[in-house]
Amino acid sequence: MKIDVLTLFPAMFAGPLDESIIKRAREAGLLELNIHDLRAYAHDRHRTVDDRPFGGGPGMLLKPEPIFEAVEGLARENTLVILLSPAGRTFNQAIARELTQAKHLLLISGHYEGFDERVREHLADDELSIGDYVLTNGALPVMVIIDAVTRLLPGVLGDAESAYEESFSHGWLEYPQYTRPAAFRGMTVPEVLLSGNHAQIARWRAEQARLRTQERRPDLL
Ligand code: JF5
Repeated sequence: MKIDVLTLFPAMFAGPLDESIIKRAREAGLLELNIHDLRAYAHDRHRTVDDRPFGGGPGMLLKPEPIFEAVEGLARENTLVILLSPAGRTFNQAIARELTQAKHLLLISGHYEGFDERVREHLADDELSIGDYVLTNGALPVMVIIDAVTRLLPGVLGDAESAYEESFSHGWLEYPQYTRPAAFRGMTVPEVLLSGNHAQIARWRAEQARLRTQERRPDLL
């Protein structure tokens, strides 16, 4: 998969995507990631990317021209152009799986009060939020989406790392888990897990997962 990112803060992307599983995916050629500075697409001497909203009101908007020119330069026939903002549909694991089907993503990080509406209407294929809170800009949301999508690409995860997918794709929270030592500072591991009775262990785990999901995320049941 190829992912291009359009942002006012390219320096924010150094670090999080250069570690661990994403680093390995990039080195293996499974992900090709390019970060582009939106300011490079401004024409004037001050490299202006924002302006005041028609009709008045607080804050600034991202101007259409730099974004249109950037997308026209970066997008191909099969590119999915996605805006990040709190006004998008809420990102989740199902959307992450859906995005793995794209050959090319162009993720556009919002800022200020957001985008000129013409960017939404004529340029974007989709608009995503990562949750109901407001950030200073869309760089972190872009990185969240890159991380969630990349780990689902074929060949990226090893068997051990794949295991956690189970929990979310089956729709329940994970049951409590323990590793050695069986007793630590007086805190012990539930007897059933040490019993070697695998049928009983499976029943206990299913029950615990159900209780925990009921308690913490009743919306998943
Ligand atoms: C942004 C206008 C984009 O704050 C966010 C965000 C929160 N959840 N998902 C995304 O993005 C930055 C702020 C203001 C556009």
